[in-house]
Amino acid sequence: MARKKIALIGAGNIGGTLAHLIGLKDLGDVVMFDVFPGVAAGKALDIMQSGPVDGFDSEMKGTGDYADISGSDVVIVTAGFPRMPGMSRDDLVAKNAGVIATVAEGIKTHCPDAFVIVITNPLDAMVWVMQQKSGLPPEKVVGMAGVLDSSRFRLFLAHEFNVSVEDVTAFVLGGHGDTMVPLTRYSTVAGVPVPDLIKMGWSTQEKIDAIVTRTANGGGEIVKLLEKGSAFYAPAASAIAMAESYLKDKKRVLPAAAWLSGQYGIDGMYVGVPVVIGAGGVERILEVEFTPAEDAAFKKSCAAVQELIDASKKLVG
Ligand code: TXD
Repeated sequence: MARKKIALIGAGNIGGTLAHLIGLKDLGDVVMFDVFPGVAAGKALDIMQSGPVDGFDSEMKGTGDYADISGSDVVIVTAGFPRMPGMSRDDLVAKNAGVIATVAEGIKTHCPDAFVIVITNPLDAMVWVMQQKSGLPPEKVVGMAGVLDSSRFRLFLAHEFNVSVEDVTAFVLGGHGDTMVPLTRYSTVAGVPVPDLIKMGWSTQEKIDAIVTRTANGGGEIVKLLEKGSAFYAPAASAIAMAESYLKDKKRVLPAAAWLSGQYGIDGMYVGVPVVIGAGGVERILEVEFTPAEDAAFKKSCAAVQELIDASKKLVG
């Protein structure tokens, strides 16, 4: 059986890390596209040269020509501009909506059967632009944010409870960033919900609230430390979990920005919800019942996403 082909649009910090992980996990061959094809080619060659040491045979190639992504099984998109000091969220939308519209055209022309994972910020609006402009079926276009947000939440909870990260599950919903909605009653240690753990004296509501806030601001915390650029190791690992579930038809249940068509009372927009990812792409959406407080938080989050989608609509139609 031929190896799978994975296209990475954007060969920056996340793009390079994605390529490295694809090699280490033996997921397939990689084509990295960037407006700086030399950077893409340099990273591809460097990573491929680690193959003999780490024991992987992935072919890696850098390119500035969309024709090279043809026949890709998965496309992961990180192309775009970061938010610079003084730039508003709308300024970022203006720059990145145009980039994503161009990338969508390339995907539509060269690999319309691919599963597309968008990472570029502002995430929920950019994945919407990708689906609208590529015309790919909504179940084949998703956004990565929830796996990252829930991974951060799991780490902080594991530290608080002094248990392995492996035994902590987390449930997050809503848009990426400060309006994210973590559902603590569905977050567990080995199946025991967080509110029960509080009752057992393992933590306090105040400490859990602080962890929720830290999670929602998780990206900003890293931007502040790095001073230039944003997080890339955990975002890359998160997107790889989604790609792997698709390529191996694992049917993992992962939070992702998915197209809602009536679920949770939302129609025609992308927002973070738990989904099943398998060979069909987003095969199912988990729809849980909310408490009134959760419902209010989710609606607020969706309203924030809708604002960014409206701003994108004005720019790229
Ligand atoms: O949870 C999440 N979704 C996120 C999102 C978590 C962390 C970072 N998140 C966002 O991912 C971040 O705000 C950025 O919008 C993307 C990519 O982050 P990365 O750290 O990889 O950014 P870089 O290093 O600046 O890389 C972007 C690359 C860079 O090499 C540019 O030359 C390239 O994108 N670029 C393009 N490639 C192809 N086509 C076009 N038009 C283009 N424009 C820029």
